[in-house]
Amino acid sequence: MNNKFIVFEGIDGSGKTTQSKLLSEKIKGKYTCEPTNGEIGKLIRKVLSGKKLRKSCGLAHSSLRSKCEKETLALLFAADRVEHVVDIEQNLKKSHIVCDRYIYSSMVYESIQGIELDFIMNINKFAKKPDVLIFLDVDIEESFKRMGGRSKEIFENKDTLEKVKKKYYEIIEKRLFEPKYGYIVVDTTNKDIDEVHDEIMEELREKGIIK
Ligand code: ATM
Repeated sequence: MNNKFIVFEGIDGSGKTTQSKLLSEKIKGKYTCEPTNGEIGKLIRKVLSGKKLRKSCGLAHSSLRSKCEKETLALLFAADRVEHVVDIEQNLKKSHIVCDRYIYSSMVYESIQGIELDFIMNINKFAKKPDVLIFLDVDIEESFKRMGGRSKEIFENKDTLEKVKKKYYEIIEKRLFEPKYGYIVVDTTNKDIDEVHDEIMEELREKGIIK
């Protein structure tokens, strides 16, 4: 099969969503994201936004520090991914897939909360290896400006962004869950949308992932 499974990752404000949508349009692929828009994905978004289901399932923004609950969230992400992988496999028969966040987000965000990487990898055993991971880097100050200083989710403050960025580089350096064509790192700092898009296209062509 010639269709490719392309994953975008990066810290908030790195332009992942913009670039993954742009790329999927360009290569006539299908854009998808995690958390997904399915029922489990929606539940995860509620938890992350802090609105939470305090009464119904006891998960609260501040309580993510609690061991059991952060693991519950990790399991929800893994469950959402089980459903997502089924869809990805199906859709790959028809077109390229461009995915905005994937298992690497679990590896990064969950491990910085203190969950062991082994546990994360174990609950994600069914995750399909992508063809390539595109990591969008950005200077932390710029990322914060791009987000307009907003802090809608639990992971969005400068210290956390630094930790997140470091973890992504660790994954790339240690070649964890290495995609078939490896990793592409693009620094988006001081670059506009088109410049970043062109750079991504060039790298994908160079690796022979797209024509
Ligand atoms: P978005 O902000 O891209 O919608 O992602 C939601 C958050 O979910 C994101 N946090 N921030 N910032 C990263 C986090 N996340 C995980 O913790 N584990 C996962 O497996 C995924 C896919 C996302």
